[in-house]
Formats: sequence, C-alpha cells, structure tokens
Amino acid sequence: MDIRTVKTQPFDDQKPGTSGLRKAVPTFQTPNYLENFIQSIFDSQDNYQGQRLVLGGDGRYYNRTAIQTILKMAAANGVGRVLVGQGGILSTPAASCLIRKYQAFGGIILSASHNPGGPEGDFGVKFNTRNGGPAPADVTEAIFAKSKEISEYKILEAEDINLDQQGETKLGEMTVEVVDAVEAYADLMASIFDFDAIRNLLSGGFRMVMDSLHAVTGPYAKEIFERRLKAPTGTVQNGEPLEDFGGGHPDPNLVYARELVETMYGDNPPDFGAASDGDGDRNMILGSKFFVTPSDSLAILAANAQLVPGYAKGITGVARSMPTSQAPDRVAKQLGINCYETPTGWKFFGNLLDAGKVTLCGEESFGTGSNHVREKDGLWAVLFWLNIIAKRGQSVEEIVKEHWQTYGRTYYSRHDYEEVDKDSANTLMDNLRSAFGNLPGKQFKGYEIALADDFSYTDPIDGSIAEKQGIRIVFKDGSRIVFRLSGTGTHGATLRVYLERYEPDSSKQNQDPQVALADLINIAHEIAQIKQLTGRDEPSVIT
Ligand code: VG1
Ligand code: CO
Repeated sequence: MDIRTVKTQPFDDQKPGTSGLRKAVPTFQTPNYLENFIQSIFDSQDNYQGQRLVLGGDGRYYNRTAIQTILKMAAANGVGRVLVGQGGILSTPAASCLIRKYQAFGGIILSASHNPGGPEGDFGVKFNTRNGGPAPADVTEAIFAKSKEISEYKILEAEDINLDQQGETKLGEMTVEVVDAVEAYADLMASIFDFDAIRNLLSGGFRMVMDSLHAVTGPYAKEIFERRLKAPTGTVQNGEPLEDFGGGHPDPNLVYARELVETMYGDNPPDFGAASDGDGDRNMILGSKFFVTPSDSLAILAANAQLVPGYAKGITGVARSMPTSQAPDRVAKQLGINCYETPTGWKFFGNLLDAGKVTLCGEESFGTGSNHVREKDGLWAVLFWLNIIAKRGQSVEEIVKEHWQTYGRTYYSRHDYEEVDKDSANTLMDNLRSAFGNLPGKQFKGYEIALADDFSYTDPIDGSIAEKQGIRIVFKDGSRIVFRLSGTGTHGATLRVYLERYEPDSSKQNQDPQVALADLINIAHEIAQIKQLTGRDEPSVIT
C-alpha cells in the first residue's frame, strides 16, 4: 500500500461556523486546504480505526473532486469502510439517516447548503458525529485546534474510484461501498408517514409542486412523490441536481424560490407548493397564494403530530432556536410537553433528541425536523404537511388560520442585511451590548422594554455553555427583536434582525406581517442605528 505523508502548513481560518466550514470554492482549491481540514477531523477523533464513515455531498461544483481526495485520506488514516452516496450525492438528512442506520463513527457532508455554487460559488465541509448530528462545539473546537497545528497529512496513492456504480471496491485496506443515496431515506419516510393517505390525496385531484431548485433533493423527491406516492410525473420541478444549481441560490424562501412563488401566487395555483435547499435540510411550505412562516410550521406540526403514524403515540417536547418565534411554545404549553429554547444551529438539538426530551425541533430559517434523524429535514417536513392535509381534509390556509384562532397568531419576520461591512456590523452589535443596562424600562412607540441581553445557553444534558448567541430585546407584551450576525456567510457580514409580536385577537390576524410589525421594525432601526452603521435603508432579504 502506498501511503504518502505530505508536509503542510496550517491555515488560520478553518474555524467551523454555524454549520461546518464554508468558503469560496477557490479557497478550497488552494493546495492542501481541503486536505488540512480533513486530516484535522481525523486527528480530532479517537478510536475510529476500522470503523465506518458516511460520505456524500449536495452535488455542487468540487463535490466529486473532494470526495476522491477524502476517500484516499480515509484509507490512509485507517478507516474501515466508507459508505458513499452514488454519484457522490447524499442530502444532509439522508447522510444522517445512514450514519445512524449503519452505526458509523461519523459522516462528512460536502455542502455550503443554501449558498450559491459553481467555480466562483461556495463549498463546505460538515462533520457529523455518531448520533448522526452536526458535531457539537467541543468537537468543532478540537478540529479547529488541530487545524492550527497541523504539519502533515496522510493520503493513499491510488486511482480514483468509480462513484457512479453501486457496489464495493477496495482502496488500500479500506472498503468503499457506493450505496443507493435515496433508498434508505425513502424507506425511513415510508415508516413514519401515512403513505396510503397521501397517495389517496395526490390521486384525488389535489395538486402539488415540489421545487428542488436544481439541488440535492431532486432524486429523493422523484422517488418519494412521483414513484412511491404516485404524484404525476413533473410534480418535482428543477429536479436534476446541477453543479451550480442553475445559477441560483438554492435557498427555499420567497425571494430565491421565485419560479415556485410565481406558480403558487399566479392564476389557478396548485393546492400545495414546497421547496428545499442545496443540501435538502430546509423546507418552504406554500398553499394557494399562501405562505407558511417556518416558526408557525413547527407549531402546527407539533399541534397535529398525532395525525402522523410515526408520532401517534405523542411527542415528548419541542425545541426551537432562540430567534424562532414563540408560536411553538404555546402549543407545548397546551399539550403539557417540554419546550426548549436553544442557540441557532441544529447541533444544539442533538443532546435533547438523544435524551428523549424532545421529539420535534425547528428554526425560523426554514428548518424543521424530529428524532428520526439528527438533522433538519426538508422532505420530511413536506411529507408531514401532506400527511396533515390528507387527514384533515383542509387547505394549507385553513389549517394555519384555524391554528391562529386556537393559539393566537405570532406575527414574525426576519430582515437580513447581507454583505455589509464586517467592522460596522461588529460595531453595531457592540453598541447594542453596551446599551443593555439602560434599555429596560425604556418606552418606544408604546412598547416598554422588559429585558435586553446576549443570549446564553446551558445545555441541560451535558452542562456545556454557549455564550453570545444573539442579542434579545424583549418587550413587556412578549414582543421581541433579536439581532445576530450570520455564521454561514462567506462575504463580509450578514446582520439578521428577527421581529415578532403576538396577536391573540382573531379579528386582527390577517395583516401583512410587515405592516403588523412596522413599529417594531422602526424600533429596531432606532435602537441599533442600522442605517447609520450599515449604510442600508432596507434589508436585502425579507422572510
Ligand atoms: C443559518 C440559519 C440557521 C441554520 C444555519 C444552517 O445560520 O440562520 O438557523 O441552522 O444557517 O442551515 P446563520 O448563522 O447564517 O444565521 V443550513 O441549511 O446552512 O445547513
Ligand atoms: Co441546508
């Protein structure tokens, strides 16, 4: 066996963000850049020799090249067997499913999620641990620490593997198993949801469209919706994964999923529309001329979980990220189940799911999931909605509006200021932090501030502490404004402003959220001096 040890120098910028290491493709193409990070992952792990690793990505540019490199490094580092998705493809939730199913010691998922791809786009590497979930902070810290002191990496001299043909090959002493990327995941979905009920719905005149945005879910969605659930061919649009996602942002929101939004708000719209992101873990749910806010989606899934066979016995609790609206909390209270508020990023849900404290989790950023895997899961959320619709016989809009009548409506919006100057964004956050002491008790447009702090979280299972997770300004009536800087961008800084207000009065639940939240939007501008510091009048993306 020809294992080569290659001398290298550390890079100082390999600190994983909210979800793995994300950089522009040319950065990953810098000699040794990818290799250093992958070696740092192996160096941070104990006792993985001879064990299984899951490997795949969202199919973006550089996916195949990176997979060949990682396979040879895995072989040189003593991994026993690598399960790699056919064509190098695995959605993030499917990778999580495989790690759990085959008791792998972890998985390497190649994706920059919703960031654009292509030679000038972004690439990313995520490491997931044994439970199938994103590596927790102590692991990403250990990887980062190794990346700062690395001096060599190991790689096998070998020919590239054929990734397109299923089956086993030897790479040195390691076995590479090219597996069907879709089957195990589709089987898992069939074990959770009432496929008969959904099949009846889809053959009974109900019209749906699933937009995979030329990203990873295309093959999964075709297998599940068109083959197993017998929806008409063509139900899945933009279903061929492309290396540059057709030039778009593979981000399922009202701005970037434009084609779908035009269909759902056009003449004679379908009953149901959905989209997912680059790596398949996000979802957007639309009814005919109707948008479901992700925070509401989590609340509605929780309130209707008993309609889904996989959750018919009841759910133990829900968890949401801090900036996600408090709509799910109201459902949890009514059901008498656990409710947790965690920092942004799916890694914070892992311990709660592993300990059985919660069954459902979600984030405002179009992420919803459950204990079936340890990642958020786009197609799972779509199936959950279809299962509810099939059982309730109501439209998306009717289900949401009835939910508001029962629990009250939480008006919610997120305003993103993308690619602003990093220093200005940091100044804005620092100014807010130094204003905390003076804010409580102050009145703005009739809203009185009750609390201002920087969110910190103590994990109830392992006691680990995550600090500085977003600035919260909470008003006496429960309304909130949250400020955070993104941890997934690759250009400048992105300021996220999250706004929410509760409206229990059903006669006032049909406003445009931007109107209903207008006062809070103005207060956010005033308190944070957004225009003065970023030079922006308006957010670049509103969701
Ligand atoms: C964003 C979202 C966060 C999500 C993360 C990863 O992070 O806000 O809720 O968990 O992306 O999603 P940030 O730090 O940019 O706000 V994904 O679909 O990239 O794996
Ligand atoms: Co994603």
